[in-house]
Amino acid sequence: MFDKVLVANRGEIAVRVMRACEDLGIDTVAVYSEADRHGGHVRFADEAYNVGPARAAASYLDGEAIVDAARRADADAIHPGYGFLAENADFAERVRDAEGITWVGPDPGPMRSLGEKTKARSIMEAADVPIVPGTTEPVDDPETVREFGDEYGYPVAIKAEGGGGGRGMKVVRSADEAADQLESAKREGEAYFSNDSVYLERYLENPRHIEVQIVADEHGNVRHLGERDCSLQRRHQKVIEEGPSPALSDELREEIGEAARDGVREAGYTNAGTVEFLVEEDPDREPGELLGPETNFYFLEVNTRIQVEHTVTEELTDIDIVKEQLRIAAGAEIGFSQDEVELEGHAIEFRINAENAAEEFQPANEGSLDVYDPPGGIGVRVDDALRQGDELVTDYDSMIAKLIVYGSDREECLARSARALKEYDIEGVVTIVPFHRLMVTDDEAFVGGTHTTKYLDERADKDAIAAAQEEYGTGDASTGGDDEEVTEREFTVEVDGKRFEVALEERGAPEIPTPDAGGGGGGRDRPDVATSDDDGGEEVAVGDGETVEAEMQGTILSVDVEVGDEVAPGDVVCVLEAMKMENDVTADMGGTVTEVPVGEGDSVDMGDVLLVLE
Ligand code: MV4
Repeated sequence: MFDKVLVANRGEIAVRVMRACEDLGIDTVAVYSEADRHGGHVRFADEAYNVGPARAAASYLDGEAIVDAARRADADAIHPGYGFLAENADFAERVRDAEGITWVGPDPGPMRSLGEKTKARSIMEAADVPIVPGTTEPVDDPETVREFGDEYGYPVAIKAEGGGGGRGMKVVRSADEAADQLESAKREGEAYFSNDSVYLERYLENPRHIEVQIVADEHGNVRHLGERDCSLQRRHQKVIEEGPSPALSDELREEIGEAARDGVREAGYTNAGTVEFLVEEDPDREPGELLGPETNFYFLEVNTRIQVEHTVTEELTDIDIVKEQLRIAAGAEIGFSQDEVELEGHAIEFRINAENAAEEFQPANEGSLDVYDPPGGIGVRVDDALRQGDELVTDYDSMIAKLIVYGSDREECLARSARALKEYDIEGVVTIVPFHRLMVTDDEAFVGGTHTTKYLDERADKDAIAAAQEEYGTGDASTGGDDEEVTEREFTVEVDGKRFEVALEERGAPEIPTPDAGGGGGGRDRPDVATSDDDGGEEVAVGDGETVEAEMQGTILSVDVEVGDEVAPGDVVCVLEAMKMENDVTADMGGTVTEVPVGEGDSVDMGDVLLVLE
């Protein structure tokens, strides 16, 4: 077994992996960025190394810096956690090729082949695992899309080869949409995954998302540890996960579990992984009714890493999956047969995100844990890396903790969840705890287990969510006290070619500057205007023409105009990546471009000037 493991991650998962190491008598090494200098995982580790600035690309995603830290610490293994480099085959190779350091995860080969969606589909087909009817080769001709639609019917899903999560999927609902949606899917694939290759599948309108936990060792043993139901998602982001699924009969559960084993075996996959499936829901199913063995289920993708929600499976099986990962990486055989895997009771994981569910789950942009008092008691587990007084780190994702609740059945689990969520006292940072409390007490679809992957985006009661925030929310920094000014601002945004008029409420916003006689920026410090105390020079106003400003904080994906161009109202002038979406920014007015103060890759804040027109 290893003597010392470096955990190439941060936050709750880093602490969680370190706990498994400690159980095995292994010393732990943390890596941290400047933003995480005071992070909980740094406090927890036996030793810690700074790997770079806050920007993930220069720290947690810098494979060379991570391996250097492992060398300096004399670590004999690296565990990647999830996210960051966990599914980066090149990094897995770099670790494998670094003398004396073991990669805790699958071999690069199977990681690569399962990461290419059409290759993964071919592997599953070879293992007789049901795949969604579609192509296993890339397509690039709209006529192919139309022929597929004629044969299988609409809607048709166009998916990016390198896609995953919510990105890289377009839905074609009729033949005349084929060309535009194909072009858009290829463009998004290129923008997000540097791979414009796309393939087709028949689109399932209302599936459940069921995933099977797998552990496989290097001696040919493959076990499934039951399934998790991850159907409660918002914009492809999981919010609540549970097991066993409230929708599956035991026969269907067995079929899906065995299919997952067959697929992983065929791929030559080892260590921990998750096989995702789409299960066709019966829209008329009543709460308590179960989907039988005749139900259609289809392979979706394999996650070649430990997942956020692995904890649900741990509570049901009493198997420490991270310890299994470490044992497998050290060459041990899995110590239990498939028949010895016993699933008992019911478990639900609640992602504690620093977001305001009443404001479209807007991530908090600031805060400190003035009060942080997690719940306890029978059946309650909290995985976090926090303590009261911590500043909220907003450089990475918004999940700050996980609450995992166990009960002898779903009813007891829901009751315990309501209690634990009520006890979860967090003040100073807005979180979605109020949303979770609503789900487990009053939301009929969730309590009845009939929600599908579209439920939150299309049917959840937004007024009830806002009321829950109002009732259970704790005066958080980012929702401001009563005395703060609320400024409403109207914006016109275009998302994927569709225009939206949005009204945003901003609390504590500086007043909007009104150009004074001097034509200067006036009013609040405008980030786009270098002022004398910024650089010692005189004030340099960006220009006194009409400006196009960023309507939200984000990163410039592309600038589509240059000085001298003529712009008409509605023209797309640049693309801004924000809230995990590609947003076309359009000019409200026409004119000639006189200044373009931003460029590709720039981070911009709301209100920054992107363009000046005369
Ligand atoms: C689908 C689908 C329906 N039909 N494929 C979403 C992200 C990506 N991992 C695959 N996803 C989907 N693929 C076909 N042929 C519906 C989704 C989908 C979804 C899947 C799982 C969990 C949440 C989801 C939310 C929206 C759409």
